Amino acid sequence: MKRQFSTGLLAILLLCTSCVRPNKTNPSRLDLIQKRGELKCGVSGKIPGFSFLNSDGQYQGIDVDICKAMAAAILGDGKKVIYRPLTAPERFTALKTGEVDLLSRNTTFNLSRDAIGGNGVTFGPVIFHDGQGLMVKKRSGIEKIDELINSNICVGSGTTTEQNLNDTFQELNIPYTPIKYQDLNQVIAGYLQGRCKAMTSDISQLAASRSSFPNPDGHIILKKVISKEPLAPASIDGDPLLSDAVRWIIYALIAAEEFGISQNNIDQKLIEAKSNPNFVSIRRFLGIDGDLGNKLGIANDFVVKIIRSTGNYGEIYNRHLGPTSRVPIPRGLNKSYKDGGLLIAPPLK
Ligand SMILES: N[C@@H](CCC(=O)N[C@@H](CS)C(=O)NCC(=O)O)C(=O)O
Repeated sequence: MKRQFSTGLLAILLLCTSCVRPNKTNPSRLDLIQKRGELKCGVSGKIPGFSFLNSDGQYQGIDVDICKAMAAAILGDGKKVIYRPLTAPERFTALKTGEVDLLSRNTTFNLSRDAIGGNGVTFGPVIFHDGQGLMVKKRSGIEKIDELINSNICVGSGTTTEQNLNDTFQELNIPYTPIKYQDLNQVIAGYLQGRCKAMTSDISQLAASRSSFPNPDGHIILKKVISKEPLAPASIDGDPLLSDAVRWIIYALIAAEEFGISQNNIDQKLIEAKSNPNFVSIRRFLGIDGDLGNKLGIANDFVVKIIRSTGNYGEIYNRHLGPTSRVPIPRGLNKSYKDGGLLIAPPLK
């Protein structure tokens, strides 16, 4: 019985492997992106600090810079990106049908999305450790979740937010009514127009939304964080060439901060590394020695291209979410491990 099961499973695995793995007739999307000369990147487009259209009609934010870093590494030019704004419910279909090459859209990495039996996408490393919160109007006087008993709560559908809300309120045995919307702007409108006592989302989205309210100080985010929301870029399943590139491009951004290599000092670092053969780690990292980039199927000096385009992870974070940005969010868990945070890159060796 056991043997029969294993043989059957093996057959399925072989079948799946041969149908989805890139081959001559079904090339990797990495090749397609390189042939097309542009990266199609799925973003939200509605979250200041993450992906948002600025006054010049350009997308900007941390999710947008991830798209730029990918394009810089894969195509040699961070500007070669076509941005596709996607709602939460449509994002995985857009990835699976090939409408986009990459999702860089405040998407939580979890088992159901990663698994073949679920959404079947492949996640890259976490680029922002978030959590879910609830926002209420200050004048409501609400300070704790249980005070939301029998209330309407505005939430986006097709999100982990919806499920966590349900889990938390069920576990705490608090009756409530979810009012579901397709996107963040509708959630905000429902909340501001008084259809709901609270709106719920990733805390980053609550902070970003509040920054554009007419009276930001009139709203508070409750202290309780009800979930883990590790946000990560995602690519299609079964395409290891692309997913390996995505993974190591993100790690390169994190590692560059660990090495102290930034947009400002990259040229100087290159000169120093080229003139000193003892700087073995940095020489390898910057593609002067070795073949790390080539192993991934991209330029050997992909790290240099990324850093010139976007800077390292810390610079990206500061630009969009730092203290002087429009949506200041303390780095907290998103600090490098060297500063007590969770961000760490495995060795680029
Ligand atoms: N991180 C969560 C939630 C992300 C999310 O997409 N949230 C909704 C709002 S609650 C949304 O659509 N936000 C951005 C948008 O409307 O474009 C997930 O991956 O499901």
